[in-house]
Amino acid sequence: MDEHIDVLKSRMEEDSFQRLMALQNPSLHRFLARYAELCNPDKIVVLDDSPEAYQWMREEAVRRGEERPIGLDGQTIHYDGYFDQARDKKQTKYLLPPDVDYGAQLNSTDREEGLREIHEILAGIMVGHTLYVRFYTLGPQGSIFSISCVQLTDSSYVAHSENILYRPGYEQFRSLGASQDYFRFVHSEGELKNAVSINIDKRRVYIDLQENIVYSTNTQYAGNTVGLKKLAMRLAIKRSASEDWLTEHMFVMGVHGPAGRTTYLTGAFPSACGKTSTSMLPGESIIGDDIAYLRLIDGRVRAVNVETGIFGIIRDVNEKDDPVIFKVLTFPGEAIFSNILVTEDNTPRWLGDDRPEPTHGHNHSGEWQPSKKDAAGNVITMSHKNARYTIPIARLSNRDPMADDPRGVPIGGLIYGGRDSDTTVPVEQAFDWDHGIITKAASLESETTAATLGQEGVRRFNLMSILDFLSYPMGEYIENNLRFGHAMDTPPLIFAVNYFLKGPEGQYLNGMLDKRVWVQWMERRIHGEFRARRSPTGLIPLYEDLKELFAIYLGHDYTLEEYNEQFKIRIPELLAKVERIEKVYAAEKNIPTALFDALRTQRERLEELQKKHGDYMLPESLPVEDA
Ligand code: SPV
Ligand code: MN
Repeated sequence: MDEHIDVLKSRMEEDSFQRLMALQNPSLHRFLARYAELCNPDKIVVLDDSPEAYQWMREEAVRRGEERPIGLDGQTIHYDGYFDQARDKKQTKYLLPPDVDYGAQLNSTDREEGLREIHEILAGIMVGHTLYVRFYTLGPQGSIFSISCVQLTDSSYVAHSENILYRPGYEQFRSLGASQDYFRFVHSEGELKNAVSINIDKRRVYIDLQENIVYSTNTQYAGNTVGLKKLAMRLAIKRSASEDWLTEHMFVMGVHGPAGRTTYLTGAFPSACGKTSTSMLPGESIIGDDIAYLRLIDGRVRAVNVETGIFGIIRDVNEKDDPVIFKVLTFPGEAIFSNILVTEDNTPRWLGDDRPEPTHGHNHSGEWQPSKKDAAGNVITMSHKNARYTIPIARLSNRDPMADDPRGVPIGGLIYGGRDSDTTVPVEQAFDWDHGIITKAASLESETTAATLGQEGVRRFNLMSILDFLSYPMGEYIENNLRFGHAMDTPPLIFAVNYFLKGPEGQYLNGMLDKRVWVQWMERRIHGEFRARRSPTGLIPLYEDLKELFAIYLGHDYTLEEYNEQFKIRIPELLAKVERIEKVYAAEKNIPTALFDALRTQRERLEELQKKHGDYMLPESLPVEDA
């Protein structure tokens, strides 16, 4: 018998060993033996796709104390450490050979050195822990979209979360045979105190694109640990580039137009900018809220949701603004809450839940009361701003019936959105594919949020909302996006949205559910049923069309004053944006010249209009185009 088989046999109980051996994949066995020896867990459990294995993992998370039952039947709470509440961009790095340069915007380190460092951190890290071995697929099973994955983790919370978030993959692994075509994830939460990781100085997320392995250590926050989420996304972005498809930070949803018509849209937004709440809008249907694979099939873009669950932000989730998810979270059923407050009577509570603030309870900082401050003097809010829930999408009342279709769904439009208080209009259509990819997607900016560690509210460039995950140089990525559209006679339409426009007193100009009107407007544009006004930056809605949609979908009497305030063209701000984006790309290598050309012509259009109409102009002065 091979040496590594001996290693595995000596470290596993018979049933786990047999489950592993049933997968006749030498590279998998070697991989597991290597990390079993290095990390040195007390126990290794290999799990299959059975409902018993699923249930065992749920119970294990509670047994291990990483989750605790609260509230209603099926609900648990998990806490991440006080300093482990978001993705750690600084310590998330690509391991690159010396001759490879990804540009200044992508975080990387020398591959040899990084591998040495991470293996040193991993040595003995699982002593006293159990190592869980789980198999999953990204995308529907047995589909051209799907990718097999194996996760090694010593966190029962991570494994439980993945059971909710991804399709089981043990059976798909059986059919892989000896293939090495799968993604691998090695995670250890490291040393724990009160069930949270304590060696935060050794928190690392290192991505080895050469071997399709991601290592993650001394962290529990799902964005750093759940291999199939953002870690796999980075590997898939790289893979898709070489196979002419796209991995995107996008939701997939069905918009229900007139006469029973469903039109599918994808949407890319930075974290905490309305992506999840758009995908689950009441009256429309959800396929996924975070990561999509897009392929060109028979001349059309088709997309799948990579996941089967949602790891969503639980802030300002209330009955009025987010009725669909509110219902899930306030009824019995499987849900992991993380980093919210739990009251003495075991009730889950979160920021903006529209109930009176409790006077005490337990949260990620320990025992809590409203005046509590941390060591640096910062007020600790009752629930963290990046607190989350993890639920199966199947629990949502408006899950789309095509959600598991292995062929994906045909896409009519792509949306790009960011958090922008003063520049762009609430909704706008690009003139064409290239104009959209360049001036909407590749020019996306957003004000920072609590979803990553660091300062909030700072405007940052974030092309396609994917900058945190991009795993090859920006110029090539933009080129690939442009080429993707050129391969079709009629590519999907491209739209930009901005839910965060503010008025002179700093108030938001739009309601939380106005996004329903924007997606319905897109739906009519895709079917050529609405005309539009031609602004220098894109095609914007006519007042009378929005008035009709607001009345139908929100019962709101939309006034011309509202329209004018929301859709006026803010020329100085738009010009400043062009300038900022030009500057970003001027500092990069190998950016397509088409990008600079499109930005220049956009500036010329803006300047011409500024000469004629001044700095701020109302939409009524813009020409109307046919549908
Ligand atoms: C995001 O931040 O974009 C998320 C959550 O979807 S995380 O898993 O942290 O990436
Ligand atoms: Mn995301």
